[in-house]
Amino acid sequence: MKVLNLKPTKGVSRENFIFRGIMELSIWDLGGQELYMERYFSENKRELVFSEVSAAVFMVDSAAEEPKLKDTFDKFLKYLFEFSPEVGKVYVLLNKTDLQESKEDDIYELLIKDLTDDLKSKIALTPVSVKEGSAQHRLIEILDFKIQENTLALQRLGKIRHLLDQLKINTLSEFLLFNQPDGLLIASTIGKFESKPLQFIKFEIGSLDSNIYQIFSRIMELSNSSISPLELSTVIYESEHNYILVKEVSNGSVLMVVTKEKTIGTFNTVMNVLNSEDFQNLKKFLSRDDF
Ligand SMILES: Nc1nc2c(ncn2[C@@H]2O[C@H](COP(=O)(O)OP(=O)(O)OP(=O)(O)O)[C@@H](O)[C@H]2O)c(=O)[nH]1
Ligand SMILES: [Mg+2]
Repeated sequence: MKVLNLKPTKGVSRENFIFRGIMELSIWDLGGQELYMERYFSENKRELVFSEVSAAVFMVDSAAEEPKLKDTFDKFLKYLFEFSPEVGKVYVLLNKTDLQESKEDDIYELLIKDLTDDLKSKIALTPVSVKEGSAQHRLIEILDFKIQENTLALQRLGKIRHLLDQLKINTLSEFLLFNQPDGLLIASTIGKFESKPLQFIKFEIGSLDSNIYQIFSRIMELSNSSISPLELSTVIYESEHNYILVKEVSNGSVLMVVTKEKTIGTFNTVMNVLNSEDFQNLKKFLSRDDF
């Protein structure tokens, strides 16, 4: 939705983000207007811009006439490999293929023209469309490759998988952990599992129905018990044969539990687990800010 009214990026726009809840990213979005490009390539800026790059994505508007495109791409490759020789593959996305006037085939030919075989082998070109979602899909795929090369992220993933497996024992249920900021699966107890990125309506903790709170307070008063704030923290769905429980674990993550049968016994084991030390361990691990 944000893309529809995108404003041109001014200079370099930086953003930090934790992808899939396990890999810290520092994203540099370089505005593509000519004025800025001249700056990135200038003698006193190029080292800053092209150093310490761990993943490079070159995005082209395949529907636009850009006489300097080839020249820009060649310079981009030159400085990228000069200052970040460890970068590995360069991902080129030929965007806006949904438009009639998109000329991705011509642009493909133009970009790879005159490159050495060595350079060609380091470039992966893909036609995409942000509008249709394939660009986002490709970016997720690229970042998933990067997770595989990232020891720290793999360690975190291993630890989270272990914690989820601990929760699963004796519950006859599957546990899936999602990352709220990108709606992607972090890990699950059912092995390889693909789903579209979730569209989260922010799970509002603390938003409570004033009627419920009023009745709750009254009952606590009547029984001389202390009143503490209500939190919307667990949601329970039912299907004919399953319970589905959704619980916020940390600020950025949501745990989903799908039971294999719909018995009180199963329900109780899951509720026990969600109130156990194992759950607290998962919560602690996900809330750590030493990323
Ligand atoms: N039809 C169509 N429009 C798109 C697509 N991606 C972006 N746009 C639109 O194009 C306009 C400009 O966006 P982009 O060309 O992606 O902007 P940009 O590449 O970040 O531009 P700079 O920041 O100047 O580098 C926006 O209004 C977007 O809505 C696409 O895949 N298809
Ligand atoms: Mg931009």
